[in-house]
Amino acid sequence: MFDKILIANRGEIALRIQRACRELGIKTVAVHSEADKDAKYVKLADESVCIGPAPSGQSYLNIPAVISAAEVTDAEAIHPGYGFLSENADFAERVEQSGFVFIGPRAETIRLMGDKVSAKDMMKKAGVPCVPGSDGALPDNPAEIIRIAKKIGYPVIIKAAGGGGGRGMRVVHTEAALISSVNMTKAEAQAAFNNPVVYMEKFLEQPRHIEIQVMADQHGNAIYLGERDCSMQRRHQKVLEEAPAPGISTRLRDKIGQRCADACKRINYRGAGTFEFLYENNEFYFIEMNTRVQVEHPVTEMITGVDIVQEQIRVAYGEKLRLRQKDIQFRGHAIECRINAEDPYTFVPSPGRISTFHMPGGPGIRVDTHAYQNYVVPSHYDSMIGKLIAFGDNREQAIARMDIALSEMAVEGIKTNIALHRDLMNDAAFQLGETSIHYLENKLGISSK
Ligand code: MV4
Repeated sequence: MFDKILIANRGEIALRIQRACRELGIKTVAVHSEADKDAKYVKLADESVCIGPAPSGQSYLNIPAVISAAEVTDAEAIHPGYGFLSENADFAERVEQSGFVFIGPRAETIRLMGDKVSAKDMMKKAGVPCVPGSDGALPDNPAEIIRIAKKIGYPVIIKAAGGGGGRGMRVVHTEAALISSVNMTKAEAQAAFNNPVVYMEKFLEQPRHIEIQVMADQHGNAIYLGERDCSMQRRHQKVLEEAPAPGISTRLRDKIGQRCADACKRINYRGAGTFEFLYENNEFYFIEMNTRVQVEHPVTEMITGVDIVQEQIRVAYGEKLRLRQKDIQFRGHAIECRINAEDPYTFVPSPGRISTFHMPGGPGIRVDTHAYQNYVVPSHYDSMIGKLIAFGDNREQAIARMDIALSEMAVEGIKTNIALHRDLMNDAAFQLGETSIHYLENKLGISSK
């Protein structure tokens, strides 16, 4: 096994990765910005290196600084976590060229999945069901664009190949608006992603966002670890996630899961990955693939018993997956609430010193956080200060345990979104499992958009 891993991230995921390393007997190197120098996970690491000032562009996104830190500490591998450099193909390439192992897929896979047109094309060929659309980049000829839209049927959505996660998209309802919308999306895509390529899909009006977790080794084995429902979101920021997705049959889960695992084998995928789908009228439609560990991975860990971060490290080292598909059993239900330092209803960030910090406990409760009493939430980064995860034998029990845990949780000195989560645990539509990607924004009122 690796002797030492550098963790190229901050916050709760830096601590999560450190715990996985410790359990595997691997030494850890924390890299941090000047703003995070007193963070607890930095002190807990075996070694730490300051890689720059607070702005992430000069620290957590500073590729030469991260690689130098791995060189001076003699680390063997780099775990990128989520966000920051985790899906940067150039970073993965430079990590490997410098003689370190990148804990994630090969750079070429990251690059392929980063281009949404090539990702969709690849998955379609691999037998993964996709949203009906333009089958590749839109041509320049307006008459052809009009013909494609007519065939798909309005409304359609124009998406940037370089986009993803909700950036660079435009819905079109009529032929009259089509060409100008395509041109505007192309111009924005060129400005934002330095890539004017756009594609077209049927616009699904009320879908759920359901994703499939996969894990693959470097020996041609791949498994799926079930799905997560991430429909509860605002402005493309997930608020809570759960596994399994309410109302998905074992048969449908196994069918779509197996398609994803087979696609991984076909593209020689390595590591953890997530297939993002829109789900509407009992059908799954692939939209994008994420090549990193995700914020919401704990709900999958709770219902499968698999430690996803440890498995990432093992397969990166070259080990075979220890689990076959038949060994994976789905048990119970898990919900994760993202705890953010922000106003619960305006979502305005609320950095500052945490004066009181009491975490809940009891059966089925897990808290992943780097925060503590007197911790100062920096203003430079994402406002998430931790994740509260509740597991139960069934969804009702998971909701009940989450509501109790939220009631026990006390965070003072900053604002948090705990009140919003309590509201959601007691929301009738959520309790019925009958929400879509638009539910939360509608509940909060159009004013908050
Ligand atoms: C869509 C869609 C409806 N129809 N594609 C937004 C994020 C990006 N990953 C894909 N997104 C969407 N693609 C078609 N063909 C609606 C969305 C969408 C969305 C998707 C997942 C989670 C939240 C969302 C919020 C608004 C729109």
